[in-house]
Amino acid sequence: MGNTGCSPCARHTKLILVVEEADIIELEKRYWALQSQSKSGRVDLDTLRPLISPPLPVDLVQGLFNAFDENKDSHIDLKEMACGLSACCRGPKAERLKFCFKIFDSDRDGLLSRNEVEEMCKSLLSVRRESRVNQEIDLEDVESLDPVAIAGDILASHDEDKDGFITAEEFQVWAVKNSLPDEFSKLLFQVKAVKWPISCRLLSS
Ligand SMILES: [Ca+2]
Ligand SMILES: [Ca+2]
Ligand SMILES: [Ca+2]
Repeated sequence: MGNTGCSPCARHTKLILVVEEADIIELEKRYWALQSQSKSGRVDLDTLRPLISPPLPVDLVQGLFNAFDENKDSHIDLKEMACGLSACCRGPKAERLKFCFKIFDSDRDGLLSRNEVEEMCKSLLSVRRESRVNQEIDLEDVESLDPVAIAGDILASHDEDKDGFITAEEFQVWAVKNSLPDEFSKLLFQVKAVKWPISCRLLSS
């Protein structure tokens, strides 16, 4: 599908990843430290889990790992780590949404099925419920939202070709107009801000 990989991310999206040399050194240092703690000697799911959850809900850990693991070999190499961190945290909204899409595409076929959309809505609502404490979101408003109904709406209005699946592009159209993914996006930023204080910048070319 049209999912852009990490390696050609700059070319595909006409973005240039600008990372200070000090940041690269710091990222590498943290990466190798992380790897040295791993029982398997690789940055795998078990290595990453304590690093990202909390703040990330446990049921999204595998999805986030998948989003990083671009070549699907069940470990995150240094390049995947660097690309993932910049995409999920510092990229323009479109890049971050592309990254979110991968988190919710559980079977990694490049499409969101109805079931995946429903699971996504459940996760987004639970993140919103958790984060509403500091915000002016009425709990009752959140409680009254039904993930299955929201998923139905998403498919009804954004599945352009009516094949029952949401593509990354269709997801983005929905997500830019909807506030539901916002807290999730902020949460991803926290994951990075807390654990990986790396200041990558993504600039348009
Ligand atoms: Ca990998
Ligand atoms: Ca899928
Ligand atoms: Ca479709």
